Amino acid sequence: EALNLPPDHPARDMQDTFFVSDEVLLRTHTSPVQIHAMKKRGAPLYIICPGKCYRHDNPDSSHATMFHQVEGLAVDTDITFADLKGTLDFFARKFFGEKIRTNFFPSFFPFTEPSGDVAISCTICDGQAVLPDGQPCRVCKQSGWLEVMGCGMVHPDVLEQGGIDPRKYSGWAFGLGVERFAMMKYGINDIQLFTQCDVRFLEQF
Ligand code: 2NM
Repeated sequence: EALNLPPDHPARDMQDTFFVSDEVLLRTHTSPVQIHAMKKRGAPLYIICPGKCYRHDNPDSSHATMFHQVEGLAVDTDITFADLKGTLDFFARKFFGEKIRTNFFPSFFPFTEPSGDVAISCTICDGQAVLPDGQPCRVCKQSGWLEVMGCGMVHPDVLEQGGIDPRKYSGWAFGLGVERFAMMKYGINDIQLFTQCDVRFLEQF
């Protein structure tokens, strides 16, 4: 609820949550940790939160019921969307290499306003939508872009819930899936491989 999702919010359905009871559920993202951190440490606050998350999806090559997320949160005086863009663009270059380009476009999350999704230029076709041999790129569905993260400016009500004064402080946050990033970096085509304990897979890393 501190993340701006009241009990009857449709997003609770949308996120395919595992409920243990009416009141207890397995987290679908690591954001609840950030609320605890805001309450405990106050502002200014700069944190990275890695952790297990659970979603009631049908398992296939790109969906797992348990996966890992990394979320980042920066709260301080004068934090802007420009800081968010600069930080995530810098991170994308460090992770995927200097050639990578980023594209920010509007999205929606209940805990951020405004919200954005981040795409990187396709790592397979180099953002060209077609392969060097002229074949259409199937990885980015011929768009030249891959959506890799969500982000936004922390909603004032969420800062308030975290015990931080939204009139004095602003913040940005982002979230990404660790398995998805590893799949793009190492060319892994099945998310299930991470939990199957096949030694032939494991010994490559
Ligand atoms: C995302 C996308 C956008 C997020 C928000 C927060 C908090 F707690 F500060 F409000 N933590 N993480 C966030 C924002 C996560 O993941 C796709």
